[in-house]
Amino acid sequence: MSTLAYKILQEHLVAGELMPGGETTIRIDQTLTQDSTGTMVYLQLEAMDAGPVKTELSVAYIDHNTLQTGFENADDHAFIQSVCARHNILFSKPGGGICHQLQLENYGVPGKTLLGSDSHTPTGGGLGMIAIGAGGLDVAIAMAQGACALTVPKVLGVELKGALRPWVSAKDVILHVLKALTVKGGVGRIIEYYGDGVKALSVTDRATITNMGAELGATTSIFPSDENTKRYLEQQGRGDAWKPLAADADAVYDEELTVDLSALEPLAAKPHSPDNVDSVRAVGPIEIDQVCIGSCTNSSYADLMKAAAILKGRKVHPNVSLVISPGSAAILSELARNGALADLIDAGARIIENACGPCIGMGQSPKSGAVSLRTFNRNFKGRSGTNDAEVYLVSPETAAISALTGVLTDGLSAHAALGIELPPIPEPAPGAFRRENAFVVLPPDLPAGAALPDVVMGPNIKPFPRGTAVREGDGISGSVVLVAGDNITTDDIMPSDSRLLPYRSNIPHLAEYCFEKIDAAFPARAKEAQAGPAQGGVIVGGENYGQGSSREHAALVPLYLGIRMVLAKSFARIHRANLINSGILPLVFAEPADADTIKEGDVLVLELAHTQLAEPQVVIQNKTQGAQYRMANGLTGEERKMILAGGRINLIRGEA
Ligand code: MIC
Ligand code: SF4
Repeated sequence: MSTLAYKILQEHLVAGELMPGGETTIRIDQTLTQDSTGTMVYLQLEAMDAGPVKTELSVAYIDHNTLQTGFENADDHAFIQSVCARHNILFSKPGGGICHQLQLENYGVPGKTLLGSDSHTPTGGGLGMIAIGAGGLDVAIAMAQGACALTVPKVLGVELKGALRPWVSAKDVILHVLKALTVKGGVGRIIEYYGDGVKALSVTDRATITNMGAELGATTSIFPSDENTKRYLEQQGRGDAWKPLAADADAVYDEELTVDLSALEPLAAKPHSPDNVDSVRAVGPIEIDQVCIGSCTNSSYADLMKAAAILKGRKVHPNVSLVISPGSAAILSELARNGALADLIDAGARIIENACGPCIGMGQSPKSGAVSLRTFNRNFKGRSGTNDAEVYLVSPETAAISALTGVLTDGLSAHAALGIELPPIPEPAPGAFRRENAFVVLPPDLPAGAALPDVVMGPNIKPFPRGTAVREGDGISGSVVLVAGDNITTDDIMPSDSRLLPYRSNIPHLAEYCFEKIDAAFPARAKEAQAGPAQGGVIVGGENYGQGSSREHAALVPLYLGIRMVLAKSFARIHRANLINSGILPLVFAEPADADTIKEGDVLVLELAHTQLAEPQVVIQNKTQGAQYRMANGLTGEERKMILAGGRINLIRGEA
């Protein structure tokens, strides 16, 4: 009766019981990091005095901060490469492609576990892996110990029926699911896809869907491993990595949703949230300024071949800038060999590096007030680097046809009148993708006892902040620095774009921009609170606080600014873990309405922290208003120790 997710988790169970809400430890077979979270991961790995990694495979990718407009990014790359050589980690150079696409192509294996310091790590679920995104410290610990802690999620089964029509694609499937479940609908859940419709989706289609499961807040998403999986692995020259995997026929899901693929039509997520979904038809033919095709969601070989087929022999509209960032060097090289690259260029596409690029605001920011159609996964306000841009998330088919017409266009209903056909894209032959891996640097084979190569650190790399332990009898206090609404993203907390990404290893610099887009005075107020009588700050949030990225910077920067607690109506999973790892206490209002009564400047105290945090509920005193609030204390035993030690590194190093 087991779901596929629980079968894989059961095989990897090191401690605990596999039941929803249970605290377990699971074995981690593979890890990945990318550069913008990676510098912190490797500073933390070094701080743990770890030896060679305990995983089967760990890879460090450089794909986010690849614009080298100064020495900072290049220094970070050199730092990461030097640490890789010390701990037996593969290093993937800039230009190789986007971490999730590369992991899928080169290393993904059905039935294995993968932990990655990026929220879109669940892309691996397209190959039948349990692939989970986490904060950097959790990934560093998984490398050092070969395992990680996991609160067992429920399993939401999505039954897929039928098959997609041409001009409708995997992106529309996940946008449909996002509309149904919302950006917090997946919290505490694994989304498992099954049913007849699965066989109509290729591995890269499935990876698009599991990738954007991150936008549901899900722990991960997973598809079975079947004949399509086998063919995909054979195309990558890795057919021997295949094994069939599926849920038992009588598997029981905790919750269920059914999607009829044949009834779907092209969809778009409107500004500024991935769940603000409507049909392209309903949004209508709005004029567009920019189209971006790429990102870890939609930059596969098939995605780009579809775009090339639509654009072939035609011209991008005069008012549109079309930007294409392929997912990997192997894909780009195949497009170059089969002529599709020439079709794209001849149509007027700007081909940029195989990297995250515009998805994380690393260049290609649209003009003021622009409408930008993107095949990406997040359209949070300002993420493109242009604060007043209107970003719509769409499929590659919708993006490509709209690039030609200059308006948002529904290919399904409009292609015939426009005379644009979308021929079926032939699957690549087995072994089609080149396997030279020219972008991968293998770690040196260090003989036992040999001296480790040196860590190379540029001047922009600053130590990460550490919290202070809470003494027995003491409380945790702070004055309220910010009262925020629902669905605050980590992009809101710690914005990232081409200006700020070079400073991912420089917390003091980033601190000046914390909450910049919501309240530019936040850093100054937080510092004042830190120096004031309450000796710290508190943030009050609404539902789903900290959704989005896995960036630890959204916790480490507030820690640096003296934030001691975040009180919210609910938290996103990875951000909550990052707060705890940093020693910032996350508490959930037992009465959500209490959150709306708290004012900026109120002094809040959790008295007798050691005693109270041992109980399932704690009481926060509002010293300014004379009120008190009951808060749910969801900390596990281990998490409580981290908070009291002033963070997980302190706990590991015994410096509590
Ligand atoms: C993102 O898509 O938001 C990022 C940039 O890939 C982040 C990681 C980061 O902030 O470095 C993520 O998804 O975790
Ligand atoms: Fe990179 Fe964008 Fe994917 Fe994040 S979502 S990993 S920035 S491509």
